[in-house]
Amino acid sequence: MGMIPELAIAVLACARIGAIHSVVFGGFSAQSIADRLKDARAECIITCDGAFRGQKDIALKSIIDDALIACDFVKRVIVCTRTRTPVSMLKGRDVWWEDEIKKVETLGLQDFEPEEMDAEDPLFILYTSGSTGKPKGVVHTCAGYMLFTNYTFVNVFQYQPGDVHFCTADIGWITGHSYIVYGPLSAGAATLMFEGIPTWPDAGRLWEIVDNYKVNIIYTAPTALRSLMSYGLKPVENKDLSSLKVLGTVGEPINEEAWHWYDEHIGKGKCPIVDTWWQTETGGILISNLAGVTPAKPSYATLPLPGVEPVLVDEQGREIEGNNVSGNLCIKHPWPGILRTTYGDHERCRATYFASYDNLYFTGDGCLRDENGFYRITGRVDDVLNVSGHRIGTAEVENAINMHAGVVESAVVGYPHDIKGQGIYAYVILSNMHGTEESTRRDIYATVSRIIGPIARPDKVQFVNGLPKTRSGKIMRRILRKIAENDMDNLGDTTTLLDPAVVDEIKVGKL
Ligand code: 7RM
Repeated sequence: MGMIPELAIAVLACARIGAIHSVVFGGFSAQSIADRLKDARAECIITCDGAFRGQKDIALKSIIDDALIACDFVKRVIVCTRTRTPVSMLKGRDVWWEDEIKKVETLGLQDFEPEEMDAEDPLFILYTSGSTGKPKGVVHTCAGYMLFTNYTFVNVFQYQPGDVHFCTADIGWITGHSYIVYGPLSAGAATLMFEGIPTWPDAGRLWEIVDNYKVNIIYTAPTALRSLMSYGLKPVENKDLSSLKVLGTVGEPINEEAWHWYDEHIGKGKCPIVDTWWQTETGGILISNLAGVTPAKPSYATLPLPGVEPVLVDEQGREIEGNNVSGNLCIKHPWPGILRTTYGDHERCRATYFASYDNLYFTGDGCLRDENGFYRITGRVDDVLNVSGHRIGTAEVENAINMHAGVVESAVVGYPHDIKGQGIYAYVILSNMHGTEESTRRDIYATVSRIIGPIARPDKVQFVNGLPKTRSGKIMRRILRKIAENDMDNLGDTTTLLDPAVVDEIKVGKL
């Protein structure tokens, strides 16, 4: 579904009847949706005819129809009207939201007793990318997750009764689950939902919403700030932002320039900024300053929440003590919102998060601790990219590129991107080229959009004759990453490569 109230209503309705929901972002392809449906063995889909997204309309129901060709276990599709784009309804399977609502409209809440659940019963599954090709279904539970989102919402943002809270995320991501739906609503807050993109019809859209609805807390991603910064101050200056009390950021490291722009031009120097570090798997915020209560430091998530114990470990798994150090970020003890399993594959959960280091939860992030013990998250240390705050596995993108008939092999890495934080750089070996380099490149873009969705489309595709491999056949991504970052003189040891000459060829062809 798009970002309309019926989406939050559907989520809460599932929770009420004890059904496990799994929200899928509207930008995913039919193939990605089908993969998730199969993994979750979903029986019922709630969707819309379409969704508005800037100047584009997304034909959601038609994408669902494509996904369902190979998913006959889905018994019911409920379609909510939004864009009035024509849809085809399948007899016996598809029904209209509006028709179904009519059947129950005259009944009261007492006719729908909430299903009593065990604290540890699953509440939802949310799929997220990891370092392997297949997204994982992160499972959160009824009591722990709801408690944790409520606790972190109230304390991090210092929510006061009556405050209007505006989180700009999509409910298809964990940030929307925790800080549009469960956290704010469980606290009785007014939560604002926004359909569209921050730059349409103009770059003043978010600030206009703040002005119109007298928003008190705004929570957004660095990528949105960087993109809006590039439009200058005109879209900000003619808006009344005086209702704002707290600014939040999430999803990726925030650069100092964006932090100061947010502070100065949105908060007018008067609103604390909370830089909140957390993950789909953590359910809610683990490291953040508390608005106006504990100090902020630009580009630092600062300190853990009460009860959360971060530790830094080195490659050998030894804990790094003291300050002014960096390492891999782990968490020592569980917290209420920790994931309970990855759906249908508990071993994968163990192997991914609990096997790297003994008795620690491994986050996949690199981190430094400054002289005062403040934490700064530096980014993923695994093969996961963070593109505009969206998690994308390099293996997923490679698998999609490799589906193209002309592709022999590919390797995908991230590189610094001014707006998106990270861009996607793909090195591709072709077997044959029908048409020009440009048309082949466009074909590869289209393949990735079709297989995963437009969010995973590479920014750059460099055609190469070979990839840097070790004698045992492993691609040395470190080298490819350095080249994509334009850090050519620091490639490190290349003598273990099967054919060191490919590196020079790749350097010459760098885009
Ligand atoms: C909430 C969310 C998780 C990954 C995580 C980090 C990165 C998130 C921050 C951040 C620096 C932050 N869930 N990340 N918040 N990096 N500072 N405040 O984004 O599962 O989609 O992504 O996002 O790398 O591991 S997520």
